[in-house]
Amino acid sequence: MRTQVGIVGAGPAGLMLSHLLHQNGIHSIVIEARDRDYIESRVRAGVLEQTTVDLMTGAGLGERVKREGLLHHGIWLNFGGRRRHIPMTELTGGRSITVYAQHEVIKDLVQARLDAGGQILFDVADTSIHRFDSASPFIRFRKDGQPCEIACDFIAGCDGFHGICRPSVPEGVLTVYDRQYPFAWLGILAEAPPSSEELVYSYHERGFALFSMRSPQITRLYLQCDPEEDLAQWSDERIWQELLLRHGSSDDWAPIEGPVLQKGITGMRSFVVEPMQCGRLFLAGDAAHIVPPTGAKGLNLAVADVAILARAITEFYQYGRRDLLDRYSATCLRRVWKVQRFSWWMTAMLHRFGADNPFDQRRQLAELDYVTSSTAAMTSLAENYVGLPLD
Ligand code: RFL
Ligand code: PHB
Repeated sequence: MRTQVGIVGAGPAGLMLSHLLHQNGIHSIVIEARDRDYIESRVRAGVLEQTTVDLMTGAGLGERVKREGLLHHGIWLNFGGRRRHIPMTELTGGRSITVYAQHEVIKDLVQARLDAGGQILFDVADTSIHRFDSASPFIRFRKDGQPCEIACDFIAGCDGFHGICRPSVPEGVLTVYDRQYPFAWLGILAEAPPSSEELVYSYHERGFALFSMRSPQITRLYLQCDPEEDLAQWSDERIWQELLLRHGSSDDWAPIEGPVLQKGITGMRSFVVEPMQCGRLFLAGDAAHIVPPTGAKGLNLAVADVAILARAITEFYQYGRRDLLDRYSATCLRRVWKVQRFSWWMTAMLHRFGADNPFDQRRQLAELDYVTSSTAAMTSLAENYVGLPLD
């Protein structure tokens, strides 16, 4: 097989890249380790920045997200037993976020690629990438047990944090910046209508809790927990008890309880590699960086990377320009580090750290008080939350 851009991974990064390249007349093939059903039902992110929705709309993918996505104009920060509102749209000159599950974005992208005759090879095994230090890289894998090879001009490593592309870069090229947190999130999907129209981030002495949603019938909730937490110790009853306690607020707001449809534990990490490229291999999305989910940024950052990459590849084919490709990593990283800072800051402000002492708690409460009472501080949170411009 031969293509212009060989893409490893059919997550938001890989599929969006393939879609954007196709719109610019550039051929790509996406290979994916899982099957279609799996990637279209994997429960993950839920919040799209205005920047992401604008990009989807500009790329002809806006129809369903506009119809079914839930438009939010603010968020709540709940601390000291009281909810305070951050009116994001008012503070950012009309920008907002949209709650729309990541697997719905995946469904839209897969459909758009297949409708356009695009090639996504599901269920591949033993992927490896080769010769990306030359003008003729190639990808090897097995499909239905048979060895296959894709020759290409460029390889896009969109295979997530546990993929093979980043580890294929020769030793000494990449610098790793890593930070782990002493907590994780226990997340549930519940069959219950959202009791707030907007997300509620709660700071509590027992730990952080988040109220989010997926649809007018389904809520999504998270609790800060130990990274080694045993899910078996968390009955539905215990989960609801803890959620109600941590979300307690004097205005009588509380999540509506309902049957738990799914539960899982997500680790928290901040991670970046520099540079995000090596020869003709370009890393994008979680393959290059991870953010803790508190800022709701992972998917958005993945999409932003590939918007930059698609433009650089397009300029190469249309005008023979190499400078945008050469600057890909530097262009992305300016934004990536700002988003890292924001995600770390939200995480540090809202979680209880094991080593916290009463001073740290007072400091966190002062920060929450400041951020919900100063227009300057609120505006800073709002402009980061709705999404920084692409460049
Ligand atoms: P993905 O989505 O991990 O996709 C990578 C794909 O590559 C495939 N793959 C391979 N394919 C072929 N050969 C190989 N050797 C392969 N190895 C791997 C994988 O099967 C997979 O399909 O990476 P991508 O595209 O970079 O997208 C990143 C996002 O998925 C991720 O950042 C977000 O889900 C993070 N995240 C959130 N992001 C947001 O923007 N807003 C949110 O509200 C938000 N909430 C979350 C989150 C992530 C969570 N979890 C479960 C980690 C909430 C949670 C709980
Ligand atoms: C979600 O709905 O899954 C979600 C919302 C906000 C976050 C993280 C996850 O910060």
